Amino acid sequence: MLIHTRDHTQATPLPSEITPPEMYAGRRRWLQQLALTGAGTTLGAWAARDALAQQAPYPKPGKLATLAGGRSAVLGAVLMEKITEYKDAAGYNNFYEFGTDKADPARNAHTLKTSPWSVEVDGLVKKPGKLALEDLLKLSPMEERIYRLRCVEGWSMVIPWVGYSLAELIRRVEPLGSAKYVEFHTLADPKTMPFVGSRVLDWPYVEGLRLDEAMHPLTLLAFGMYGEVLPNQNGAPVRLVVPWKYGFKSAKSLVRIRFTEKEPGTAWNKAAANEYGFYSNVNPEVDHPRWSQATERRIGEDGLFAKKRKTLKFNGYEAQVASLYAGMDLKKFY
Ligand SMILES: Nc1nc2c(c(=O)[nH]1)N[C@H]1C(S)=C(S)[C@@H](COP(=O)(O)O)O[C@H]1N2
Ligand SMILES: [Mo]
Repeated sequence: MLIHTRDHTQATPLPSEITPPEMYAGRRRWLQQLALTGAGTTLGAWAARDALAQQAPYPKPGKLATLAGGRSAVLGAVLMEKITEYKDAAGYNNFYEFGTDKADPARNAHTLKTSPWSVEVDGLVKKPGKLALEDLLKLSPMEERIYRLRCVEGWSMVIPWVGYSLAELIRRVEPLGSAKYVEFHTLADPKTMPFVGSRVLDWPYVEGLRLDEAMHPLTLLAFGMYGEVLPNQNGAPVRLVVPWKYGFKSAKSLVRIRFTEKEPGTAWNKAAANEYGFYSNVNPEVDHPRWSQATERRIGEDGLFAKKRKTLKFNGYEAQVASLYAGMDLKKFY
């Protein structure tokens, strides 16, 4: 397996210290199983990347926290926080294609077929095309990024994701000058996703970012978490993680990335425009019309009766991203 989480920081416990060993063993078995089935090609690519990582002049993910300059600062804010237990990150999910209950995705997403998989890149780019997952995996060195994920419903987690900045992909496909936004389409396959077709949302689940947000180094194209490939319920085989925005912007199981001139219509905005704006930056000062956004509950740590923790502006990434919104009224562009 490519990514090892060995000694990635002194301040954060290793996932192996906070996840029961049986679970690690179980997942390893699961990976072996995957290797024997269709997804073997994917894991092969990961193994190849591992071999590369041994010699390459870039740091292995485990060393990320010791990187000089911006990156360690970017991650620094989260390093002192406890990483959410794997069982919570993989067992308490929002993935409406598999049901609306938090336990539904873990229960139902085994039907998702993640191999073969490809992502179509189209719209306003010089180099459109279909990228096979194997090629996406090799596009750029993988890194481990410990990010907070703050759901609009008021809960949060701290997850060690594995991937690389979406900017790496965007640079390679060369957006035209007219491209101002990026639209993300996720898989909508009624055969394997039992709730596609339900009327909760307009399928496929579509999300969008302004091009400069999509190019921001924090915006992650994620293929794994906790040093393993993504579980289906977390958006396998490839998803977005935009840590300063509410969780619903982090679209799972991506199949298409389209560059546009106009602001994309997004699934949640179409469902309830007054509740879910296009920007959806985490902001304790702007309440959801039906509840406050000033506090949150950390899954696995804060019990139902614990004092809620304060939500941070831009989910704690203000120093990195506030400049993207200079001069904008964030109450208006919520
Ligand atoms: N395709 C798709 N992506 C999705 C969702 C979804 O329902 N469908 N839910 C979103 C929401 S509301 C959240 S909070 C995050 C949850 O990610 P996690 O389950 O990995 O924590 O995924 C987001 N991505
Ligand atoms: Mo969410």
